[in-house]
Amino acid sequence: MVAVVSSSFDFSAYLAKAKARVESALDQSLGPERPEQLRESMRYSLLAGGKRLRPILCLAACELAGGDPEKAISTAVAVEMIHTMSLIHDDLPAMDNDDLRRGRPTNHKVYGDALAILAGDALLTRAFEMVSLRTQGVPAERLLKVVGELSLVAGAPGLVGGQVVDIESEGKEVDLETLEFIHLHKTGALLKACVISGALIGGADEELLKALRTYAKGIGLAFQIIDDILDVTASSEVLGKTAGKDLLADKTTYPKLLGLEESRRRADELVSKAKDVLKPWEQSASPLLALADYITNRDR
Ligand code: GRG
Repeated sequence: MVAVVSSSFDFSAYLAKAKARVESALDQSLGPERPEQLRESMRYSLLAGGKRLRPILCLAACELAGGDPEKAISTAVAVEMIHTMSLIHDDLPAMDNDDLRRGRPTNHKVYGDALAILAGDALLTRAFEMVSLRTQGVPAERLLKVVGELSLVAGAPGLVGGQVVDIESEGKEVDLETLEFIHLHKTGALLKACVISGALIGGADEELLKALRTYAKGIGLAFQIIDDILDVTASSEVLGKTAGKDLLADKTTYPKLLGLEESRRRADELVSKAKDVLKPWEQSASPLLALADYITNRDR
């Protein structure tokens, strides 16, 4: 990892280095899966690119807590596995029914629905193996907390619950409160779990964990607001997924409820408040502060 000195922090270099480390760990994470078709299907989606924001948040939070980010690398892989499985399942005909993801045909378009579902299942369970059996040099009690954190986020209290409300809300009038519920569960919960898991591995105390929960909630919601904005303003080529999908599926989004300008203002405000809570750790929080800005400045 790049040395963290707030005034001279080179975020592009940090991001490139962290992303390369994550890509290499992801590449090595799958091994003995059999049969070959299952392994291929899992690798197809896991190694399809993507911003790798979630594993990078995990590594950065570990570092902020004073830990060696290498000790969080298996957990960083695990959160990307959970994210990837959620994308595979989200793209299925029974859900969002999409045929483009990360710039290539969706998993079920290549391998069929059954294998796509099973590859997703295998990635989800593999994620827990990564944390519990493939992490070295981290006290078991910290890992148990990480497993707990990830179990909650992957289940009904997190992604699954958010996805159900999202599906049920299609074509209906949705108020801001319900929209926020969907976003906080479908998207925000995993971003938060990435930050908290990394911090737990790094040995964060309660004060830092509390601040990081607030930080992550803010960036999580901002991330999805920007996702909604990009769905309207960016092209499929740039996004690597079908643009304009929300309108097509008659989904309520922030731009639909508040307009583009107010949506952007809210995202900026959320990020600014998220950064504020890390002020006491400013000297060593450069990566997390820069990642918060990256969320609102991104173009894909
Ligand atoms: C986890 C058990 C379990 C089930 C999943 C399908 C489902 C239940 C939930 C859907 C979750 C989902 C797809 C939320 C959208 C999150 C989102 C904004 C994804 C895009 O993230 P980026 O932009 O994508 O970080 P890349 O490709 O860069 O990784």
